[in-house]
Amino acid sequence: MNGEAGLPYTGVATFAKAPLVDRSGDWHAGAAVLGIPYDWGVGYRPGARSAPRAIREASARYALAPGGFWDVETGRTRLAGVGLVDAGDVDVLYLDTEETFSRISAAVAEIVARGAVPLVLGGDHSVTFPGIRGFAPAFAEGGRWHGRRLHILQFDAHLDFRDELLGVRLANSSPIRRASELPFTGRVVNLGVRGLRTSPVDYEAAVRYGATPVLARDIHEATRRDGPEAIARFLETLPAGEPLYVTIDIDGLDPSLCPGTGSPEPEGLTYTQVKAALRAAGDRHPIVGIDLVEVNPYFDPTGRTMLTAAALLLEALSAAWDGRAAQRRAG
Ligand SMILES: [Mn+2]
Repeated sequence: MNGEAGLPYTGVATFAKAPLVDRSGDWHAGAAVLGIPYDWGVGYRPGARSAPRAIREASARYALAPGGFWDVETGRTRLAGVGLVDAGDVDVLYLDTEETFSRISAAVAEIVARGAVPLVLGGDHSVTFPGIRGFAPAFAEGGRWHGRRLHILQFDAHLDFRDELLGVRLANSSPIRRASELPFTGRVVNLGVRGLRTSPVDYEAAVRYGATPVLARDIHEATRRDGPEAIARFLETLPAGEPLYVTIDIDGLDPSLCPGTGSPEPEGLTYTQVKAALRAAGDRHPIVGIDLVEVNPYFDPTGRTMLTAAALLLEALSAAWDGRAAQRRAG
């Protein structure tokens, strides 16, 4: 039994107490959780490999009933009937990045092929590239989105647009660069850029590609002046109505709220800002994939990063499921 009384500390810890399914088996759902316990892409402090389990445990506090959540702010019900399942973890192989990344792409492709939104628990940010690559069949001839492009909304303190470092091309500093090289990816908006370590070479390469790095400072200024919904204006370079992949690096948020991460940077985004951006994204785009990466449980003694990560994943999923774009699609 998975905790009939709904207590957060009973039952087996699947994400939000969703039923566990065999990924290759016969299942139907609006969204499927996929854990990727991999952190060999980290250039600084490791530990994100332990995040999928830690986030699942924290997420039990937000067990998802079939009737969804009542939203006290709007009076509406959210995530009603989404049919979330937990599709387990990718069986990663340590010291074999290429094989591990192939398995990640195959697992995401399996979820996408069933018409479900993958809700990926990283892992360090390197897993975003093979995750996005898993959408290739859906954008290839005969696929659901053939002829269209997959645009990317990234929450991150960092650009993650480095070409390579001494021949290393798949680290957590390069996933958006690698994703940009796929034939079906489109525009990128990166919310929350800041800090002393931004490379001008990477910045210029990102802009040349057509990415829009948005400074945390500019977001703070706009939302202080005009309220949290003002963050929506920074999404305008993403073509409305087109499929969107959302990647949330937890270090996009401020470390006072989310200290449990490998490369924290001060002056980060607030929960309210990220929530407003996600809702705006869900109103403008069909959100077809979501990941949340770089949570490091070993730097999270109070558990607040894990709880915030679990809540943010449900916010992102709600943006995908309850957003105006999804409702239009449903007719
Ligand atoms: Mn990142």
